[in-house]
Amino acid sequence: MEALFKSIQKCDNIKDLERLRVEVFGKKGYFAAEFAKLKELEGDKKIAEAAKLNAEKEKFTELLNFQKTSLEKQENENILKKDAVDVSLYGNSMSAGALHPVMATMDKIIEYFVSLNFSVEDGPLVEDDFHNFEALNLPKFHPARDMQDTFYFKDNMLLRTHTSPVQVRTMLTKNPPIRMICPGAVFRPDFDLTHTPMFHQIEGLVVDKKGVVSFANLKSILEEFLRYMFGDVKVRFRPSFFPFTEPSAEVDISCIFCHGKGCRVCKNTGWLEVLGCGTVDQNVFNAVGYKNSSGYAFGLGIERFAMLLHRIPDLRSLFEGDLRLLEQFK
Ligand code: 2NM
Repeated sequence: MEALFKSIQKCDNIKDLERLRVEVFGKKGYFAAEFAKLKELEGDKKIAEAAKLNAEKEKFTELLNFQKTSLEKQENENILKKDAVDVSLYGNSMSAGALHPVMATMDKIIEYFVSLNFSVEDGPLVEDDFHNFEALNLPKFHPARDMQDTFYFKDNMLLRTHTSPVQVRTMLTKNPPIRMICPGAVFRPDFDLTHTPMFHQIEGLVVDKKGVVSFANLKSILEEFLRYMFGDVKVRFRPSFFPFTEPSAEVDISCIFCHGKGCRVCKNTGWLEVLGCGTVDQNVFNAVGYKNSSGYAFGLGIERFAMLLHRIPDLRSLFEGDLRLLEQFK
């Protein structure tokens, strides 16, 4: 019994401790045998021996419990030590994403017009002949309707070639005054150095009662807009032609690369063309049933703005998904 007591005290793991507990308290263990021997004793001897055994039993129980708790504690500490994580170590850095420069430019433009109370509208990418052409004063045999310039589906459906059909849809569902922009993707079957078959436009439209909106309003809003986008630039309007506006103009800014002196980007003219605009043609108002209205509209290509703002020389790099380009816009 002394030997058993010593073994328990020296035991250094839970498994062995459990084995010892069985040796002490099990059916074939020490106490089972000792208590069995009591049968052979009588009277006071029996009482004294039983009391001695009970006292021993208590001591063993105490010792086993004590050993068990301290071994469990030790074992837990070992596990914690083994699995410890050093929270002060550096982790692997994760790279965060960022808006594509075209979308960032789109957002910047939208923000400007929203601050001037323009609403932002959108519409379907797959359009019909009426909304994309007919209502916009592009008559049946206009060259823009050519297979060369438009992606066609069957049944006269097509991929919109500009965002103007959104303006047509808005005019068909709302009455003047209208003050809207429509950003989005548009499609034309061109693919070369300066054209991709999908690109993005923002067009604007303001309509009110006849006489309220003028070309002068258009001129001042676009001048302010271009200075917000490009800083201190000169702005000039050149007479031009669009089927949906009359009169029409193209808008140039002084070259932001050479400040008007002449360089490769502006082809030595000192000017960069950035916008088209005009006062809305009466035929467009007739097509949507507007009477006694006047209005102005404008349109721009977002990729061109993004390229000028960020000095990106090749349009196609905007669509290649090369992380070396995209990572510069975080
Ligand atoms: C441009 C240039 C000039 C334009 C006109 C219209 C509408 F629907 F009101 F007739 N939407 N967009 C417009 C006018 C677009 O883009 C170069």
